[in-house]
Amino acid sequence: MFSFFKKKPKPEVAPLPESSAPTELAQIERVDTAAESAADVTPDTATPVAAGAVAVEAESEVAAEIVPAPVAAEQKRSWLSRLKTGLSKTSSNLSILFVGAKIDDDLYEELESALLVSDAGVEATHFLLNALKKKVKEDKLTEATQVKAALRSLLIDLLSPLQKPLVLDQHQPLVMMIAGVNGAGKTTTIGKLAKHLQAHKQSVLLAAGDTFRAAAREQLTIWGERNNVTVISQESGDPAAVAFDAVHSAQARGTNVVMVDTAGRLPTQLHLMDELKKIKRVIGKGMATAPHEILLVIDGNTGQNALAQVKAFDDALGLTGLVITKLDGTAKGGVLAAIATTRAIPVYFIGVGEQIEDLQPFDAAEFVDALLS
Ligand SMILES: Nc1nc2c(ncn2[C@@H]2O[C@H](COP(=O)(O)OP(=O)(O)O)[C@@H](O)[C@H]2O)c(=O)[nH]1
Ligand SMILES: [Mg+2]
Repeated sequence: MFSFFKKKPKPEVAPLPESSAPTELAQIERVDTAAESAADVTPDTATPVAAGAVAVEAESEVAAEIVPAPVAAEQKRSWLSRLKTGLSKTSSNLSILFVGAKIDDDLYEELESALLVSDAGVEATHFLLNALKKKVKEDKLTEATQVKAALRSLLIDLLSPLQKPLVLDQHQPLVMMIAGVNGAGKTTTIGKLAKHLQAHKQSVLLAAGDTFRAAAREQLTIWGERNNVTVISQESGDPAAVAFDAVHSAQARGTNVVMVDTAGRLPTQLHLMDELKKIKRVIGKGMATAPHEILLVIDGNTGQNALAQVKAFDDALGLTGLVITKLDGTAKGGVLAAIATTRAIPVYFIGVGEQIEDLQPFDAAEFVDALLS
């Protein structure tokens, strides 16, 4: 597996050796965070959770496999082809534009409609078109392939601010809260991320915070059992209490990462948005610095409505990152450009399929190359 997360040691706690990072794997060397862990533990001040009410479903430390370089390279190739295939519905309109094309108004018009159809939004589309026309003029470009290359670099510049790795080993435990509308892919994303984290020697604990639907709790529990990941759940009740308990369990066990699943909700359901705020607040009572990451999972098919979701969830919670799923089933992958133009919250991961390997970190250049290939 190629580099998935960035591990950021606190220098005063345990500096990484200078020489480590020649390969992508070396970036994710473990750092001893024992000292930090002690510092992070705060007194239990929130609503106590009855011990008996909590079901601990499974537990284990899964040893990470060390992936040799050729295998990592092979997996990288495999991801790039998955990305390309996954994005094909979005890319099909864009990539053909430049084949044997003349640089004229027709080309710009076709590019404009292709970008709009991909849900890049009016703002990003006009920005890109104007910048492209300027570049064509200034650099005196005469070939369609040159225009394509210019568009490539403009798109990469536009999307690069969204590219940011998830940082591990900065907190013990790292507490992540996952939110989004129904069916966006929250629970599946948590499952996939847990597997990837395990492969990077991180122990994981999950909180089944979707207490609305029994099926949601079961989905996470079954997943946890299958993969030897502890799942904290309650028969019924308060998602904030489940999250709080998960944080405490992780502190007691020395678990590296806690992921808190939540029930799907629409930004217009204000009482449910308030419930999310409460979950966040109560997590903070369990661990003063937590939650460290608040991710919004967005279905790539959502198109322009994704912007409203980002705004509403960010206003309510202060998002630290996004995960965009289902880019494989959609022609609307341009929405990342719209996000970059309006509220550039980092896109930690993108999903282009249902397999575990189909969720990977967002890389602007990879993404643009897949779009234009
Ligand atoms: N094709 C595809 N399906 C996905 C992707 N991510 C999630 N799904 C599917 O979307 C459906 C809803 O996912 P789920 O995690 O239950 O959504 P939640 O309600 O947000 O927790 C499931 O059938 C997932 O397999 C993706 O990247 N591509
Ligand atoms: Mg779910």
